[in-house]
Amino acid sequence: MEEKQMIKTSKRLSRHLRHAPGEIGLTLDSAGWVEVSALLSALGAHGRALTRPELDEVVARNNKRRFEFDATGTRIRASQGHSVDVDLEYRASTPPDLLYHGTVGVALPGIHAKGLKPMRRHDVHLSADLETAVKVGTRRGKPVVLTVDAAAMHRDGHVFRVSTNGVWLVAAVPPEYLSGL
Ligand code: HQG
Repeated sequence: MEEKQMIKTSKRLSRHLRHAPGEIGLTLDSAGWVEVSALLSALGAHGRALTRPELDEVVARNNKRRFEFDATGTRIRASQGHSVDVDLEYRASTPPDLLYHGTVGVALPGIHAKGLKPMRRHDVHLSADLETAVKVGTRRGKPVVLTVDAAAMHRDGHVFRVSTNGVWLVAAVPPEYLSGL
C-alpha cells in the first residue's frame, strides 16, 4: 500500500477505534476490542472498503504500532489514545525515574496551574525518551519538553501503566512533579 493511503487508513482506524466507533455503527467492548470482521464490514459500509490483508499491513507497518490484534487475530483495538471510556487492562508498572511530555508554550500556563491533565483523552501520555516527546510537541508547534519526576510520583502512590506500544499512561501529573515549566 502507498504511504499516503497507509496514513489515511491509520487515521481512519484511530478515529473509530479510539474516539468515534458509533459513527460507523461499531461498539467496542470494555477493553476496546472489536471483531475484525465487524470492523471490516463497518468500514466497507461507510466509505472505502478495507481488506484483511490491507488491515494486516497497516497494523504491521504503523509507525507507532497504534493497533494490536488479540492472540487469535480475530479482534483488534487501539493500544492507547482513546477518548471513549475503556479499561485497557494494562497492569500497573514501575516507571523509569524520569518520563517526558511534549507540549507547546500556549499550554504552559494551564499546566503550571493544574499540572498535566488527560484533556480529551483517557490518560496523560508520557514517553521514556526525549526524542518522542519532542515529536509529540512538534505536532502542535514549537515543542516544549517537560520532565516528570516519575520516581517520586510512583513513591507517592500514583499508578503508571505502559501500553503495548510503549506509551506511559497516568491519570494526571500534579505540577510539583514537573520541571521545565
Ligand atoms: C496539553 C499522539 C493546558 C498537553 C501523540 C497536550 C501522543 C494541557 C494537550 C498522543 C494541560 C492534549 C497524545 C493543562 C495537558 N492545561 N494544556 N492543564 N494538561 N495539556 O493530543 O500528549 O498520533 O490529548 O500538553 O504522538 O499531545 O494520536 O495529548 O498538548 O502519543 O497516536 O493538552 O497522541 O499520538 O493533547 O498526545 P493530546 P498529547 P497519535
